[in-house]
Amino acid sequence: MAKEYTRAYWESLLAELTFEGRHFIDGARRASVSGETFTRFRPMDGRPGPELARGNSKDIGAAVAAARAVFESGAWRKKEPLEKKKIMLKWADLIRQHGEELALLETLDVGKPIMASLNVDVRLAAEGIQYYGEMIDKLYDEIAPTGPNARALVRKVPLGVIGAITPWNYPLIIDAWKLGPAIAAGNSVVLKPAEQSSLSAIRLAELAGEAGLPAGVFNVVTGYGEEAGKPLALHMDVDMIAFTGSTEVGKLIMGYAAQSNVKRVALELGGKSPLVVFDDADLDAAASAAAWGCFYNSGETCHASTRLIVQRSVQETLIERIEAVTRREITLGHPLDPSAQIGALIEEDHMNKVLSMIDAGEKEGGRRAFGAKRVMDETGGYYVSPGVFVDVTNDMMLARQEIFGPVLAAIPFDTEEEALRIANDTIYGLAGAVFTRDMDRAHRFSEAIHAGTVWINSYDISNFATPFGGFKQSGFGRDRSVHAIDKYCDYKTIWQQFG
Ligand code: TXE
Repeated sequence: MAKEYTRAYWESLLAELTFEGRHFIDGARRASVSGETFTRFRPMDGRPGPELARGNSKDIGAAVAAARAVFESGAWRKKEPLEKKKIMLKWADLIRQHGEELALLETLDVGKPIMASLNVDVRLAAEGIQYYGEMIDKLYDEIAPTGPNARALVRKVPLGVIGAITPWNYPLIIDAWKLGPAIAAGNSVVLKPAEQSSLSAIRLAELAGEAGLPAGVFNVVTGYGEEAGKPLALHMDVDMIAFTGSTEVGKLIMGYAAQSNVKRVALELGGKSPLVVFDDADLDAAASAAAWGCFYNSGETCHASTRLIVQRSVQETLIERIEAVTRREITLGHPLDPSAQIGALIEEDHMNKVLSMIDAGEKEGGRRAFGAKRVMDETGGYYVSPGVFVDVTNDMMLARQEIFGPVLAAIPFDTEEEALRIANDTIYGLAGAVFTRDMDRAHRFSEAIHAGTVWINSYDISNFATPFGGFKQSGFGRDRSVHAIDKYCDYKTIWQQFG
């Protein structure tokens, strides 16, 4: 029988929780070289969480040295594929076994509802490690066509030391998206999680050690972007940076790579994804997808469907149905309450930024249909209700800037050409969707939207077999799928001439 979770259960687990916020370098927790720490305030109530090690270039230096040493030793890279696979599968199992603890850490850091942390974030992190673990003994190299007197091996070899810099919105999932393929390919990793969300990363590293991953293969250095992320991206002995975060910092990362050792870069950045609804669509399905697509995780999702591009004749009906779905299903609540569907925003500053963008949106002419308001509760957490603005035009800030809060901008259109022009009129290209019963149009339109993923009559449904990432200023390089392995490898030709 499935376990019944209550708020009291999670609160008792929280009361027992002890956590040492230190780096994880070369197989052990370590204080920062400077001895400095920083405090993370919990989004659910603004109270201080565990103290965390404040990393700088010295800590990064130690982690990169450990990662390089184990890479050169071959202790992981040269292990039998079957052995490596067993270790990664055990790691995935340990993530599942420690699911409640990891979910609690994620909810403490991010403010997302505990059941989402458990059933989505922890589950997908375990699946990610498992997916790439299972690939390890199924990857083959190639033999290139040559004349009879030669044999040319085309080997796929790991790059060496990977720096991963990750954001706070889906820490476990995004960490697993990078760790899975990077480690399965034989690399070592130094992960710098977002300063807002370090707890689950440290536990992930410890569990990897318990599963048998050699010390140094997966290191975590906590701290701020400028102090710990930048030296990682500038480090001369790091071969690649895999980054997820803002487009602004993504551009800096490219600069750091150019200023240092021409390291490779993969970037998964922001979005302002269009969800296009034609008047022949199933409006109930479209309303549900638009609401969940934009409001899930309080809108703190890079591929959130933040622009609803809707045929004018059905705009009013669709907005009414979105409001009904939101009120009925997308309950805002305390993150430890198992019935909450969305929780708190990540931090006070971010909440204030979201609220000021809402104000600015109203001033520029967006009309509030419902919601998008600060919600106070007795605990003092950072809550904003999901809401929709109508009569938005695509040149308004509401349609152009990533708000990263639960705010949907509805933009009306009259013709298919106009809908496509609006959908593509953005600097981003992460995702999009089209709702119509006309399948010719659905395919025509989905081909024409410039985005890494386009859904037809649905939103945000995917699995590990599909690549995820963006076009345009949403970045380049793909997470997930068999193709993600490629970016952590290089091709090496070994040509043997006979006779
Ligand atoms: O992101 P940052 P922030 C968007 C979203 C959000 C905005 C700002 O619109 O409101 O970005 O969020 C590290 N050198 N996304 O400020 O700063 C940082 O420590 C090296 C979309 O949190 O990009 C963290 O680990 N590293 C996004 C990571 O970069 C640096 C998810 C991301 O932080 C650095 C998050 C530097 N100079 C925010 N500065 C998505 N694509 O899902 C910061 N970092």
